[in-house]
Amino acid sequence: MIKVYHAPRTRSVRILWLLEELGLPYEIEKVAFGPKPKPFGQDTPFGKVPALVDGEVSMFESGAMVEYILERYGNGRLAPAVGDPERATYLQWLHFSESTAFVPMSAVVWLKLYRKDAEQQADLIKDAIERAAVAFEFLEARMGDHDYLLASGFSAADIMLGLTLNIAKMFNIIDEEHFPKIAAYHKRLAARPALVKAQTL
Ligand SMILES: N[C@@H](CCC(=O)N[C@@H](CS)C(=O)NCC(=O)O)C(=O)O
Repeated sequence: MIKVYHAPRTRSVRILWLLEELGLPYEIEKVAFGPKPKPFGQDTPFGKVPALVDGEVSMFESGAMVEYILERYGNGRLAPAVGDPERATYLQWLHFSESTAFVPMSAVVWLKLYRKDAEQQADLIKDAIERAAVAFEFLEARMGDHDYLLASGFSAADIMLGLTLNIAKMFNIIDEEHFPKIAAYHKRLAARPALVKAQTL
């Protein structure tokens, strides 16, 4: 059975959310998440949250786990097939969530949680928040009018982005006035029973 190393409100929510959407059995090894003297210090096989163990497979990187789970257990669900015209858009947003939108927010987490001198770093924090807002402005302009990122409906790209939006909301980056489409989309995601369940675990 798939085992997920999980800490509430971290990126491991993505994996539990995906497993719930797919209705797959899994077990959770709950770890206490907290700043350590250096990164890679969490109590998991790789020092980061999430980590996943599935028989012989042991891996880190939430986006890679999403792709692995879908390849192995998805049966064509939650991702356009290779060769489908929507595949490129799907891959683009799947990776945008972690590789573009999260990067400046990671700087905020680092400055606020890991260093003990956040007051002296106010200009750096402001700069990182502004850079994150630019990424969300880019998203807002391209959201289109469908309920989810893909015209065909909910996909794992929404799962990757949903957690990124949780953190953006936590830092007050995506207010409804400036990001109306993202705010409505984020509410739609938050109402999905699989995410509601994942956030109680
Ligand atoms: N790109 C990785 C990032 C993993 C990551 O940084 N996780 C955070 C929690 S959300 C963490 O474990 N931080 C603690 C550390 O860096 O030591 C992923 O998507 O899994």
